[in-house]
Formats: sequence, C-alpha cells, structure tokens
Amino acid sequence: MKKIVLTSLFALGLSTAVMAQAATDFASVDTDANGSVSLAEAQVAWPDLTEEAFNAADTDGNGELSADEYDALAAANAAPAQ
Ligand SMILES: [Ca+2]
Ligand SMILES: [Ca+2]
Repeated sequence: MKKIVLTSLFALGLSTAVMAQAATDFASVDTDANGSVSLAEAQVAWPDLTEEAFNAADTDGNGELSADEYDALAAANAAPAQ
C-alpha cells in the first residue's frame, strides 16, 4: 500500500516542486497540535499539495494524516530527485 501511495505522489510531480520547503517535520506542520495533520495544515508546508495527493496519503481515510501517514507523504516529497 505504501509503495502505491509513493508512486502516485511521484506521478503528481510533487517531489520536485516542494524540495526547498523548510519546517516540514510533523510537529511543525501540525500547527494546532491535535496529533494529526489536516489538508489545510499540510498545504501550509506543502503549498503545491493537492487534495487528491492528500487523500492518497490518508491511507485510513479519516480525513487527517497521522504521524505515519504524514511521514510517508513527507518522505515522498523530500526524496532526492532520481
Ligand atoms: Ca492538526
Ligand atoms: Ca488518516
């Protein structure tokens, strides 16, 4: 499942668009500190993040990203260009 998510994120071209973003660790992005990252919170750190990509990263479909879900999204976006 994770590989499918990462592949879809790369397919959306996010990996290169947000390489220069700073402060993208989970605690910084979770600005209301409720333990999950909403789409709005994620888009502060990742302005080019689409709702489609967010939903793809939200593997349990609860509308917010857990730390694990967010880490997978961040790892996909932060991965070195191939
Ligand atoms: Ca939050
Ligand atoms: Ca979730």
